[in-house]
Amino acid sequence: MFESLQNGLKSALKTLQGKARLTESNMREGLKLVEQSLLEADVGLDVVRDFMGRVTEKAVGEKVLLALDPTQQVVGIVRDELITLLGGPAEPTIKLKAGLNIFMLCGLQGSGKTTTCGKLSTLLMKSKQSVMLCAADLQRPAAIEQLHIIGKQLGVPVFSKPGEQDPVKVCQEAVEEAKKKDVTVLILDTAGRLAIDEELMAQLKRIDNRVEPDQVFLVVDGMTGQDAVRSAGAFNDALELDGLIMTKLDGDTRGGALLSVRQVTGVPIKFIGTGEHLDALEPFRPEGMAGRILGLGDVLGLVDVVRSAVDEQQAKELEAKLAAGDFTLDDFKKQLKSVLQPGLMMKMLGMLPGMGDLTKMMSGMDAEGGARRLVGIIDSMTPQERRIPKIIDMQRRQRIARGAGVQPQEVNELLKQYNTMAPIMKMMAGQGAGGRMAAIQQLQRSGAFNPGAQLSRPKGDTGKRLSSEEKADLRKKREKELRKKRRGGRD
Ligand SMILES: Nc1nc2c(ncn2[C@@H]2O[C@H](COP(=O)(O)OP(=O)(O)O)[C@@H](O)[C@H]2O)c(=O)[nH]1
Ligand SMILES: [Mg+2]
Repeated sequence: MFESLQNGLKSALKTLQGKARLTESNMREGLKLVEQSLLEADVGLDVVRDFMGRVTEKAVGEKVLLALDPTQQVVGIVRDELITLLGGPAEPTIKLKAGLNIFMLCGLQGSGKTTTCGKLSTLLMKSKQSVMLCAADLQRPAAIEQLHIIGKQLGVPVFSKPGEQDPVKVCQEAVEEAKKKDVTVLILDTAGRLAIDEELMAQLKRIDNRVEPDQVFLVVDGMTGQDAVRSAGAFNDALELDGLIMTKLDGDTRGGALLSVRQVTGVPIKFIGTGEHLDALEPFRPEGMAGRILGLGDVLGLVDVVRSAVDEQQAKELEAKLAAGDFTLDDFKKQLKSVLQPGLMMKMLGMLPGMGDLTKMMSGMDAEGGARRLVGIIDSMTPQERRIPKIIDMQRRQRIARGAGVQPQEVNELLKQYNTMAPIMKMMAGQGAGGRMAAIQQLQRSGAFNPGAQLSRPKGDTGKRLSSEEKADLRKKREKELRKKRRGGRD
């Protein structure tokens, strides 16, 4: 997710790392690169200006320059400001009232409304809600059919009224039906247009006024960048939006829309869509996202994902082992195996602190295959090596690599991942949400999440495992620029 933004910010912050001493001028130089990365990611100009103003004011303050670890402090400032930009440290809660709750999804055509109806149903059913969908997009006959297919797939009832011309009537009847069936959440799938037009807005306003939904969500396509931000503004002027759902943040999305939309419209982001599958919807947590963007990881998000993937019995066993201070490579392997589901691995890796390199290494192959490869590496280890990975020296590494048919470098990457995971897993064991947060903060303070420490790429790595050569070229170019800049800056 947002790979080029991540790389840009990491390189920017890395320039600070190399300095023996932070001065106002070399700090400004590093911050200039932060600004450049944001602009390249298509974050709105005003938003960038504001953001940089706040970061600079804090970062060039005397306290930071005198601090023992000024780079860490600057990373912390950028992180805090990113969190603010994304909506503050709030938890993504949607309050459900007793009885029927009505959600209305609106947005331009193709933004992902119908798909998101299915994704929301999946999430809601996981928390034991009784869900019903309402086909209120009467613009295209195929839209009703599409919703029925999704409903069937998930086992969710879909209300539709063939032949009816007025979406308000369809919604009203759906409400009656939902009440009869003790449904707790009814989701209205409304029509979209290719662009904002008055007729569409009038129709949506009519539904809003007459059906009185409890939550009105706007679904926006994150790939459309600043257009998404503009359309969010227009929709929010017409309807009072309760939240945004930004879709298509998987793939090559640059991230500008996500970083701009909250500040420009004031509407909170509630969920993000990260794939076409009906389970690819995540509650949006600004802190986790800021961590992911900066390569600091999103440990809370990771815990959620693991929880939803691993069965309860297994999770309990794992917690018990962790509480006893054991987390061996065998446990790691078990965990890898339990998350051998399409797409899940990549998602998890993206949430691990400092795991950018491993994610890239795996992005050339299918993620499942990648996880199998890691399992294969662990399989080539002796029981002793799995229990005490510290004993794996160069010789052992080469033997393991030969056994698993991989490069020794991959064994290293695996161990690095394990070494990052193990202390986190140990600290997480048996903690409530609050305790987890405290544990993460402690790890952060201890420098375990220091992105600079994880930045160095192995020498002689040609990057041939990258999915596309362009990525490698881009990185080389950026590094070259950075070197040039550094040479120039060191007078
Ligand atoms: N990659 C990706 N595709 C998505 C996502 N959400 C929706 N889509 C795709 O976007 C297209 C339009 O979605 P649809 O739900 O029909 O949009 P609607 O016109 O707003 O109802 C479909 O091909 C979906 O599979 C997402 O989060 N990621
Ligand atoms: Mg639709």
